[in-house]
Amino acid sequence: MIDLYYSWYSICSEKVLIALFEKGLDFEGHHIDLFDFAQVEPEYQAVSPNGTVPVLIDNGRRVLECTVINEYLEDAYPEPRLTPADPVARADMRYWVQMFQDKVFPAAGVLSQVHFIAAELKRRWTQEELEDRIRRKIGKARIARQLRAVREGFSADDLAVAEEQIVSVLDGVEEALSDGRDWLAGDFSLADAAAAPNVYRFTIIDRNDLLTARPRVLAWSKRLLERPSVVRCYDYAPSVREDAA
Ligand SMILES: N[C@@H](CCC(=O)N[C@@H](CS)C(=O)NCC(=O)O)C(=O)O
Repeated sequence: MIDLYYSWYSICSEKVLIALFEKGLDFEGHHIDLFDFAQVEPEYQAVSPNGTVPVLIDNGRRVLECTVINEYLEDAYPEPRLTPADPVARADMRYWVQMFQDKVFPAAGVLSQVHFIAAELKRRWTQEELEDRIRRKIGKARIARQLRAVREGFSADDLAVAEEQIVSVLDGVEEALSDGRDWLAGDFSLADAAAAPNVYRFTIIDRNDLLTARPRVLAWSKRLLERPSVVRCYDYAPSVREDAA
């Protein structure tokens, strides 16, 4: 039995959901509402040592970190394959997983904060409540970063850095796709599963321009967003909800 602790509005959770749906695996989802700070409750911190989502538990064995979870799923449930056989294509796949996780995901988080997350948090909580909940998170760096964000917001420099991170990766994708490939590394792979939630996020934070500025990225993003596993992911974990508009 697979249990997945996940959240709406969580790129890392969506990445795992897409892999689960690609593989047609049955799982039980446990929604951890990040806007309600469910992640700071002791019972969830007992599940997740970092107080983050996603966490996957497979027959009692816990797997942490979305990239590691997807690799675990690939190892434990190899069919259908989401990793190319060719070593160079495998290296490509890992490269793109890393680019989207290390560069695009944090930058998309900054743009999302500015677009809707900060306002939604402030709608639900007073400043004092927000700071109290953030102090209950795990990890001094996370706490310091998030306290700064709710106190000061993001500077023009922060936004420029986020923009540059995204643009550099999407420019790389545009170039990689110039050989006519449909997906980042051979067939649809863990790289595309890692990229899709970021691409989807651009569409809901009114940053379609990041996609439309690059014709091959645009065509690839359409393929991604039409992919049945991606459609199922957003039926399962909708990123736009009436109570959080
Ligand atoms: N390195 C972790 C990052 C997980 C992460 O940051 N998840 C976010 C949602 S996408 C989260 O749980 N944030 C809660 C918080 O910051 O309190 C992974 O790859 O799984």
